[in-house]
Amino acid sequence: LLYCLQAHSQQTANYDENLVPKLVLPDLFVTYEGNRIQNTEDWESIRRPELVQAFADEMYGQLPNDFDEIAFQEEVITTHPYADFSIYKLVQIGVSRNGNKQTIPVHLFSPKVGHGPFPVVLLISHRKVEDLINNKEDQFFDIQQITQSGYVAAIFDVAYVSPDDKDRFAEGILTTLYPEQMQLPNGMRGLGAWAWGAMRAMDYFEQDPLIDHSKSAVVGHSRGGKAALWCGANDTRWSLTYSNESGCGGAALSRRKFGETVERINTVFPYWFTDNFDAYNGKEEKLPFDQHQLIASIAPRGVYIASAMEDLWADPRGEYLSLKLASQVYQQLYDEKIDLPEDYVFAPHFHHSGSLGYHLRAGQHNLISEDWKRFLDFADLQFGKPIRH
Ligand code: GTR
Repeated sequence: LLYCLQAHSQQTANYDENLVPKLVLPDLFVTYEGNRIQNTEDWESIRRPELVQAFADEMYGQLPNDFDEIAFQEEVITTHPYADFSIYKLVQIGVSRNGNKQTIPVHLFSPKVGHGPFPVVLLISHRKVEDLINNKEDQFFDIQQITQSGYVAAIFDVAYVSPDDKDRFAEGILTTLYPEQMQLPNGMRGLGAWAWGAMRAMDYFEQDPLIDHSKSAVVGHSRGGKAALWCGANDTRWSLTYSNESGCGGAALSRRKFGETVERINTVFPYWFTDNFDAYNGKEEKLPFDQHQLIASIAPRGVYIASAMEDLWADPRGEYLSLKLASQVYQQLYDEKIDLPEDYVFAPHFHHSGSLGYHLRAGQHNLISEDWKRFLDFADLQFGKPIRH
């Protein structure tokens, strides 16, 4: 039934640029009280926090960061498909609060060549990690390319934090650690819980001597890309945020109503966002923000947005526009010279400028080796390594 609903909404959605409403977007630099932000200090102490709070209250829910204890149990796994060039470590992250505990497995593959500490890339996965590891043909988590580029490839399955299921999403941390969130109209839901999970992986990275957490990237595809942006906007420990084909509720501007809309996503995936978000069904223009402000909240840290040409449902143009608009904060407040093109060409292309990067590639909605290649090249540039060919 879910599949039918989804297929139906994909067919009847708007894909016509002429039917996109004229964009009247909330101003990045004007606070909710009506004051214009002129400098970095006011951005960081007033505007950025109020934006992140508004996204929490109206869309992604609260992101509680309190717990009593966090413990890590490590096990090296010697037999695995990538043993020729990587070392596989399985880390059980145990988080306790009020006498209850949640355990989240994080899988890490570190390069066999070279000396640590290595930079790290974490994938928020809604696909089963064991399947990805055991099928070497699957490019979704490209362990070979990541580790051979000198990065630790890390991944966790969101099912261990909050199952990606309308009826079971509360079975993870929303039952064990933060049950009170379920009672709140602006409480944490699925996407927020996944972002929380990535933050716990970062807690681990911070104390693993093999990892240079000051060179860290959080990556997500589609629903995972929405969570990655939310994570990057909240947790300043990440140097880079990658959002692959995240579309509605991710990088794409909601007010364009192109492809997936707020109403469709709230209908098919009601457990991803906080309850307050329902009020914007068919009323995107009432949102006190749009998605360019989420990307801008990550400044001055790096952001990379990726789109695919056959993925109109995720609105590639709207994803690019968000990034382009967010670049104003990097330019005007952080003095970065960002040179992203004004016009959007609907042909494969790749641009990076300063802390921001973007590509549109041919093909369908998926995370593939070509995406990883771009991500790693961009990370090399940000981390000061020579670009690989
Ligand atoms: C779709 C959904 C999108 C996106 C995608 C995915 O069905 O409408 O918002 O999240 O799933 O995660 O692959």
